[in-house]
Amino acid sequence: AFGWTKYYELEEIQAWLDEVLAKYPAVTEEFVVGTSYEGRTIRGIKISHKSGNPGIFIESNIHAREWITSATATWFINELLTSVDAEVRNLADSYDWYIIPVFNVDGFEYSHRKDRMWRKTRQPHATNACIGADANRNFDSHWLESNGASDNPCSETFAGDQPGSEPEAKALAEFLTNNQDKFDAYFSFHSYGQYLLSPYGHTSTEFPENYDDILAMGKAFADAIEALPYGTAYRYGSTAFVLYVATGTSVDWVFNELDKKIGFTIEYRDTGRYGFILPPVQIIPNCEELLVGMLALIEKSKELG
Ligand code: 0X9
Ligand code: ZN
Ligand code: ZN
Repeated sequence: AFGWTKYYELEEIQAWLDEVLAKYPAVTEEFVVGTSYEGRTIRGIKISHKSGNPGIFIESNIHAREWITSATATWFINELLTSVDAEVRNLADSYDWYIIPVFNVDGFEYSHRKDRMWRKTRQPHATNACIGADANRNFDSHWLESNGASDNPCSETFAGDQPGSEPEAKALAEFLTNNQDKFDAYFSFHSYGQYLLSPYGHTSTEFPENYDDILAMGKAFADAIEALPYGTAYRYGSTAFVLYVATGTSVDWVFNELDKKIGFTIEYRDTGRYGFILPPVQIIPNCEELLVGMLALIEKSKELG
């Protein structure tokens, strides 16, 4: 049976998603974002317990090797559907959740079959032998600016030949544009480093007008996680200020182009001991941290109005 004590391959995750959709037909619905370069379907699940809820969008595993992200996304889906905890039930009931457990489907499959450290998409480049682009540099917001991405197809942060050159990024941008009225907050799941990152990615010297609120949400998230027995410390703040300059990311695109006020990148465990190869025994602790962090962040956002 599916669980959270090991990592699963794409096919197993998709089969589990099918099971969940079949088991909870009244509150779940599949959505299809589009098709990857290699022809795989990019799937998501909508969880809605009542009509009229605000929406929260979660994109996970845009970077192939960050397996903890899809493990955490599936665990979170399961919690929203099965938890009997009052706070979690409230979280499940009060929002429409749109969750893509594995966004970079081709890269994820490749990271299981051939190269555990694969990050990018799998689309070949016309004039270079290197394959793929960083899907999280391929969105049309400050694309390829200020050393936040690379124009070298062999780089791990290759931005692609143009914004939306990667079919996956193009499909997601289209899907989000078409459905922008359905969500207010956007989360992108990554590893590793233990950060909660917010816009902007393209500059470390300018900050969004609601940055004080963003920081308050970040503090709530980090404090809640650190209060768990694991004592895991998260840092929070703008991507360019706290981590590094990154341009053309999905979160910044949603924030800047779709005018959303809440957009976060979560960099999960750890801080480098295991890095991307986070041991399976840490999956559930990581998931528990996300849940308390998410609860606190959303509570804070309500408080701030
Ligand atoms: O570089 C990235 O794309 C992310 N870090 S990772 O080590 N997982 O590759 C951080 C991107 C965060 N930036 C924004 N979304 N603004
Ligand atoms: Zn710009
Ligand atoms: Zn990442």
